Amino acid sequence: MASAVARTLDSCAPRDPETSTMTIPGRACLPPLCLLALLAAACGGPDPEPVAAASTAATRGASLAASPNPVLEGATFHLAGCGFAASLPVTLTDTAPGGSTTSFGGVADASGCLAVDHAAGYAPGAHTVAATQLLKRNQSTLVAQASLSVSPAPLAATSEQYTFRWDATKGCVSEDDALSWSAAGYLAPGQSYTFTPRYPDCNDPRAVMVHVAAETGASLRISTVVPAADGNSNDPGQAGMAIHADTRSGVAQLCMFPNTSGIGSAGYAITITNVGTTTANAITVSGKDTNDWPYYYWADCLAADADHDGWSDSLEHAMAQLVYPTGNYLYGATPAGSNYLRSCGTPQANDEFDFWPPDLDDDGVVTQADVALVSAHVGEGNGIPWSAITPDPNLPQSFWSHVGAWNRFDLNADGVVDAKDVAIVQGLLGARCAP
Ligand SMILES: [Ca+2]
Ligand SMILES: [Ca+2]
Ligand SMILES: [Ca+2]
Ligand SMILES: [Ca+2]
Repeated sequence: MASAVARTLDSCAPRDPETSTMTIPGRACLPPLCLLALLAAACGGPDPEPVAAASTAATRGASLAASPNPVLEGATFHLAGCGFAASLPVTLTDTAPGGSTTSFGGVADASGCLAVDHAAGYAPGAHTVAATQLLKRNQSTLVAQASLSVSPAPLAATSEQYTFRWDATKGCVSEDDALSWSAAGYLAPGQSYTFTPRYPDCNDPRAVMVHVAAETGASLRISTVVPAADGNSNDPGQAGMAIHADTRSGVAQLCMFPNTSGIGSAGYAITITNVGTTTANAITVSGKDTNDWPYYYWADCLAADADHDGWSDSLEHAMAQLVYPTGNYLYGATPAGSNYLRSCGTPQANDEFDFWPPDLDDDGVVTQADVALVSAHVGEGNGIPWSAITPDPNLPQSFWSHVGAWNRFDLNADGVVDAKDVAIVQGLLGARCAP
């Protein structure tokens, strides 16, 4: 027994002469406790309880606790403790219930104490915050850990940031200004959240984009009322239209292209509603409001289809501009292309301004006549996909070198009218538009 005790004492010898502590992976103890633990093990006793509870010491007797605890999603919590290696950085790693991690950091003061404020993420449930420091031989050593319970918070704005390029005092968002905003949280069935920008749009064509992501099974609806007609469609009736987008596989996009030129300013509000029967957790919303280049094939609107006609807002909005030989209808061009807010009909029979892109002869149904109209333009185009178009007149992909009537027939926006576009119309033979 004496030799066993000697071996135990030897194996428990301090490995850090400065601190007289040692580390056992996953748990830690001070030498006297370590001795008792190993004695118990040597005597066939049960494994000792870890000395380090979730909110107390690992090595160096460090402590760490979070407050408030529980904390609401997105809210700031305070982490504090003492017993750290003095004046050294501390890496804090927050592990969420799903296993994802977020790292942040602080520095222990001269007394070995740490105080850090941090915003809780949007993963409700039991979290663990581990504190590590680079100690002997620069090895990352678990020094303390704290438990943190994150409670779900109802959907609410988390940021609203404006960039005013020229004049921040004018009280509205105009040329070269931008808004980006975000929201996060949960919505119970029937609950909704409405974001209203602090400043309206003014004196400019704008692109307003909203992207919502949630759990796969969530049923969310983004809805709004269009504040002003766009600059492409010669359709004043767009103003005041109520539009919406529903989540599919947990994602929804809604876009608008209000043009406030000549009407002063226009405000809007974006509402997100849980239209399902179960609570939707971990909702994240990102929105922006930026200069609209109406011929841009907006990447943020490829999944947006405000008129539910099966054609993305990106395509319908850009098409309406790309077919104009010069400028747009405001400058005397005949409207052509499409309308991102109308799904059926046309202002004039058998023109090339069609609310539903595959119905080229405006009879409300896709027939061989529509196939023939696209086929007649096969071979036209420049091969530059719409996604590459820029306003720079010095570049080959400039808007000015891209406009042309053929864009009306480029139904997949790849810069050329070919068999793929014909096949798109053929694939819809017999389909009717739905107002
Ligand atoms: Ca559409
Ligand atoms: Ca349409
Ligand atoms: Ca037709
Ligand atoms: Ca094409």
